[in-house]
Amino acid sequence: MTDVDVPESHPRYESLLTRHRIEAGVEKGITSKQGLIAQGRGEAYDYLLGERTIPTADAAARAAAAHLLRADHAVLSINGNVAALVPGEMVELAEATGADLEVNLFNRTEARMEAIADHLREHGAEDVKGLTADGRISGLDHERAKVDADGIGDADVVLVPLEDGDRAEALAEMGKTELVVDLNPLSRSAQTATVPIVDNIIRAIPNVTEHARDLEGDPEAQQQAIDEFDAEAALDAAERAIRGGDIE
Ligand code: PTJ
Repeated sequence: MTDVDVPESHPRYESLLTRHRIEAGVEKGITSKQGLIAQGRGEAYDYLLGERTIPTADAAARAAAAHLLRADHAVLSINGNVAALVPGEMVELAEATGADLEVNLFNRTEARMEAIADHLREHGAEDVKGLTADGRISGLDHERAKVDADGIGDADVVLVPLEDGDRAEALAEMGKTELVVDLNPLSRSAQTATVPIVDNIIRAIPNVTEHARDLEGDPEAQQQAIDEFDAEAALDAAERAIRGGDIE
């Protein structure tokens, strides 16, 4: 995907680059038009957060990395926004943690499923799940419930970035350890997550990968990252940061 020419000196360089990626995703048949709206909402929160990774989001990224490494079966869920913004980074995270990649869409169409799977393969993915769709997330209507039985259906740990609240709740009710990336600390996805990472996915995914590389082979440090992370306190800290309070 070509990034449009934005001068790096522009004060909103990252933000403009992100917009172009989402636009290109729509043009390529990867991202839904609703994905543009979701991106706008995310951008507003990121602006209020100061477009940086706050300390509690970094702690969340570390805890998420530990959960992925300790999982029996971890799956990284990919939707149209995630595929447009961080395709190569998701492939790298899957490789660093031994997780599977699964395309899982809110507005599911076979054409978008195929386009996203192809896009991930172009970015180095070998196996992309989600196309078999022989499993279900209980409590959701037919199209939105579809998953692979040997993918998200079987996973004990799932990373669901930019997820719709209903599906985040349903996955949590299935007893899965849910890792969420969402810039809105008040969203139901962030609120129901075992680990809410309140950060832009552009910064969050490479950060989780870096923590995974650091924690690899060190079960004690992994346990510590999980034990020390307090989801409620992290959501409170993000909300305070957005309201312009101190960041601890
Ligand atoms: O590709 P599909 O069909 O699966 O659809 C994907 C979207 C994202 C359109 C769908 O899941 C949706 O409508 O999601 P929501 O309900 O808009 O929720 C998306 C959440 O992600 C919102 O809380 C946004 O603030 C947040 N968000 C948007 N962009 C980013 C983000 N969080 C982190 N990084 C971003 N770049």
